[in-house]
Amino acid sequence: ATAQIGVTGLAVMGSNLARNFARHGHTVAVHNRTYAKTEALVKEHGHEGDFVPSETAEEFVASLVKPRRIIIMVKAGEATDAVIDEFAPLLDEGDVIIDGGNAHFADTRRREKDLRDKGIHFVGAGISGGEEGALNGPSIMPGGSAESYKSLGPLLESIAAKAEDGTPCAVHVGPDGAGHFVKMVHNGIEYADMQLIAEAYDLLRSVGGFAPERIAEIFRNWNAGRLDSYLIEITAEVLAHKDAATGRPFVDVVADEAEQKGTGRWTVQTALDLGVPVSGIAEAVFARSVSGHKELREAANGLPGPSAEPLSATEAEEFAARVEEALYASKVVSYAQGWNMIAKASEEYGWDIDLGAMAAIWRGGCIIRAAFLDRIRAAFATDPQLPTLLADRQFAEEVGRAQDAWREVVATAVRRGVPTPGFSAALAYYDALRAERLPAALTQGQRDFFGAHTYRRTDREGSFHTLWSGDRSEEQTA
Ligand code: NBP
Repeated sequence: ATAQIGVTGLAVMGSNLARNFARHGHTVAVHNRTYAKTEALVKEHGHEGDFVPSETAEEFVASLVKPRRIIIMVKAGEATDAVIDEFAPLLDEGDVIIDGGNAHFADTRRREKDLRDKGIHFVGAGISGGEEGALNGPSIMPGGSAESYKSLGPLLESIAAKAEDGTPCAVHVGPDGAGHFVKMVHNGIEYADMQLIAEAYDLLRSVGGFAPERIAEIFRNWNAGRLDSYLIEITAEVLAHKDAATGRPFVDVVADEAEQKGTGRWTVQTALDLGVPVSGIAEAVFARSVSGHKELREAANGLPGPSAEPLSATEAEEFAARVEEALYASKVVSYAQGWNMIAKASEEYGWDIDLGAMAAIWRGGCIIRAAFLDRIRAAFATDPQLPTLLADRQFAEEVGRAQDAWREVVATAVRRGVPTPGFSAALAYYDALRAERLPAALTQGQRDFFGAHTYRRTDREGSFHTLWSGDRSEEQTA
């Protein structure tokens, strides 16, 4: 046995991860259900490092040094269970199985528990960065036992992306499903970021009157400032791209129906269960879903909307600057919501997640990588108990400075009939958090009226009920 790490499942992600390990000097055992893929990998990329190909599960396990470390990179769901069932009987106590697929964290909790009973460490590892990241440095979010990370950590850190200060974008997130949980929230935040960027583009185009090429330039400029991020960078690339067949802007020839693979939806479903408002992510998931309902859109096409004068060139430039402020402030809100979700789950499941460390490992490799994340890391370094990013002094100041422009942009969007669910929901959340009193008091009154659900008072301890259908006197119920 010579291999330090094994990868089973050699589609694009598994192959690239295996090559990444090999390029970093590790001997990598490789295996795939269909052996032809294993052979093809070694034939095409064998010169990149030390690969040990195996045709059977038994040979594969025998080629690994102990404790054995096996990364599963197969289709999430039943295939993962099938592979675990195949390998678990071949392993010894102390060996580590890593699931690098996009598993739901509840599945990871179940699998971890089953394997723990057999003395095998199960690590659910979120891996972000797509194919490119897997090959050149992903952001890795491993869950599982702290003990498993001792032998696994250095291997993962060697192939992970490195942040600007050289820190590897991999850290032990917490027990059982913690890694896959934070990967899910990462994807949810990615949905929100993409939606906010799409709204900014829509406003620049339909209100500002700018052509896609000019908007690409605006995004390029934004990318040189506080919005500096991978998603803003690729937005400029996509907007500048011309369709070869027609010569038209690429964005104008692509069908406007956004698809989704499901991690955004999982994030929102889980947030509802945890009772954490992630309105930015929810609006992003719903916006994709609205775009895909062709029949509804066709039925409503032609409903009246407002008419408005086009902006002058100077007004359009000023408007673009305000859109940058609105985008930044909305982004702060959606990250604040995402972090609240991680904090809540950490408390609920006893994961003890280091909130600042999540920002640190998302600075490189992953889709939401951004200069901004270093600010979040710093915010939690200043106050590890920070209840919301909006309460961090620097973020609070920036959002405070942006708020006039933010309101103006949302108001303009409403007046001109441009849908901005992300910007609007973020602003509503900001206003709700900072409000001294919320109309929830009225909601409580209604609930007590029709369902005797009781309410608490601002001036006395206890629960109260008003006899709404009687003399409307109040009784204390607890
Ligand atoms: P796929 O998700 O397309 O899965 C293909 C692999 O699964 C092949 O190796 C296939 O073997 C194997 N497999 C299947 Br399908 N059923 C199996 C079974 N019952 N037993 C054993 N092997 C089985 O590959 P991928 O796109 O490389 O993604 C791998 C994982 O990484 C997924 O969980 C995905 O969600 C996750 N992920 C993907 C990305 C991305 O950008 N693509 C990013 C991050 C995470 P075969 O060759 O014999 O058919």
